[in-house]
Amino acid sequence: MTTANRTKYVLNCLPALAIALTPLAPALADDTPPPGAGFSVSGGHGAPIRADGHAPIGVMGEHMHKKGEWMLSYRYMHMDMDGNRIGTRNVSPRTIVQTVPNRFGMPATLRIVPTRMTMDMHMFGAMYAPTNNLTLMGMVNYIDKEMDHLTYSGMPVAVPPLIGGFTTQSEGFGDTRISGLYRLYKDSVHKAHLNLGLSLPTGSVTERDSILIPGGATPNVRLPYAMQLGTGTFDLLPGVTYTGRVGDFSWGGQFRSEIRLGENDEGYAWGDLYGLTGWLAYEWDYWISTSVRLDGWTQDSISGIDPNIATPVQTANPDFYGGEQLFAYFGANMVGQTGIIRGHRFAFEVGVPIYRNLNGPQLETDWNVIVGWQKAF
Ligand SMILES: [Cu+2]
Repeated sequence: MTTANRTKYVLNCLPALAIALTPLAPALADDTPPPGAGFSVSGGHGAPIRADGHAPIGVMGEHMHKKGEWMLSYRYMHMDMDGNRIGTRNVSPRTIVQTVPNRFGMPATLRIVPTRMTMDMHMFGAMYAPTNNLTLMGMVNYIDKEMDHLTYSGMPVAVPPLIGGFTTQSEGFGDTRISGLYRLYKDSVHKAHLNLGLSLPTGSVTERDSILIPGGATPNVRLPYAMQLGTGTFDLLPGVTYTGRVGDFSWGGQFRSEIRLGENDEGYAWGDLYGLTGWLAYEWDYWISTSVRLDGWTQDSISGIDPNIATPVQTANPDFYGGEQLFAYFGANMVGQTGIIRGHRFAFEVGVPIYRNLNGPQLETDWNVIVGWQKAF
């Protein structure tokens, strides 16, 4: 599939998912128990299963399970980045090649500019609760990245002419995450737990592809950091999660972080990341809730450098990574109540930027979408 087709496919999927679930509504209407009849995430025999028993699908590790319970999940995420910015300001490819220094020497300014990037990620997760106070979680990812570029002539002139464009691609398994969620507090309204995770460096940091260089040749080189599939480091993933619910309203917040444990084999480490999210959801009926969520994060630039990455492009410069971003998400959770779809959860979330302050020039994220399925056993 081309990138354009894939984007269309994602957009087409959303209404299709809504339509596919619409027949559930009348079927459930006859069967809807009185309000307050149940608050169980997994449900008993015919007890209602609450759609808002889980947080919006883009939040990870936000719920725990009862002792002995399993859950399997699949999430698909698409992220679309178009155009560049330095700090909070948009910047054109022409401005980048004429003004941003090339840290690798000649020519004096950059000559290759990324214009668009898409990332598609398939996330497969499993959860298991050995006790009521501990839930274990594991997740593997399969990632597909594509980046479009423009290449300008390497001539040492103030206004280098455009000589062409090219697209690079990388695909494969990303890093693997394992974590433990430990209960801190629980009453009839409020719940809180610790998230203690570790990211294992299973994703490649040595992906290669052909590029068009300013001299006109098309060598096969190691791709810049943004196109690699993993961090190459063991990362600690500490966090804390709070959720609450009264009547048809539920809400929550989560702090998350990614702390790199040393440098990877190629000589660098991604910047540490600290994120905070908060959401509010309303349950229209047991089977459906909708949510609004804010998600902000800050990440340092890359420290160290991979000596095999040295083209006159912004993505080859470790300083042009990280920044601060705030996104708004709109989503829905749906859960089947009867028959073969009972207990199957379907959810989606769409994110749009509110604030982006990037260590740039850097590609800016314009929107993303996450679609997911979950089932507890
Ligand atoms: Cu779960």
